[in-house]
Amino acid sequence: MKQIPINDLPITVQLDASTGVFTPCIEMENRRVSDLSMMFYDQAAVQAILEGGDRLVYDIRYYPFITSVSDMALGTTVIYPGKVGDEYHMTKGHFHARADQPEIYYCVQGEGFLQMETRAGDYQVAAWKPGTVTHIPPAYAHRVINTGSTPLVFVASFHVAAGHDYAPVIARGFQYVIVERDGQPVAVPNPRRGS
Ligand code: PAN
Ligand code: ZN
Repeated sequence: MKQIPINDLPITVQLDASTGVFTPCIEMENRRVSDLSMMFYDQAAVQAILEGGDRLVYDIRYYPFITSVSDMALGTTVIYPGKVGDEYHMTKGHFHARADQPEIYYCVQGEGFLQMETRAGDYQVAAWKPGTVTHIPPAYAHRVINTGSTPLVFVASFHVAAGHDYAPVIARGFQYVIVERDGQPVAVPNPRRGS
């Protein structure tokens, strides 16, 4: 994240829940299929998309609230609808670099799932619709999947020092992948985990 000046005064931003856009915003990133190329299990589908010119999967907006004492951040993510092969658009997913750092996710638009998994293999999933709030305990990797036909927008609140560790998710993914079967989202064992 950018270097942000210390501000010990209250800060208020205004969120448009239908788009995830809030104002003012400090930082924005987007992630494309090319950024998630190792995440989707169907590598042939990934290659076909990349040969056709890549595709936006989600946008992220951040406001790190930096005070002289402790630092919380606000984030919003909008995952656009779509699939890579039969696997729905999703976030990369990560552990926090610091194992003592939790996070709150709040779904404000769309539908899907939040997958969570510890390094020891405890797998949990929450079904999401507007109004669903999930506390992600420390040490659970977290990934959101958009299984709907509209953008899925969620709000995140976390400590700036939490950090992101993507490597284990790049290497193995989560225990299940969420794929479309007969028009419905279903969880199937992740082929990348082997048998
Ligand atoms: C969120 C995520 C955001 C994008 O702000 O960083 O939704 O997901 P990936 O980082 O997995 O691409 C968060 O969980 N911060 O800790
Ligand atoms: Zn996180």
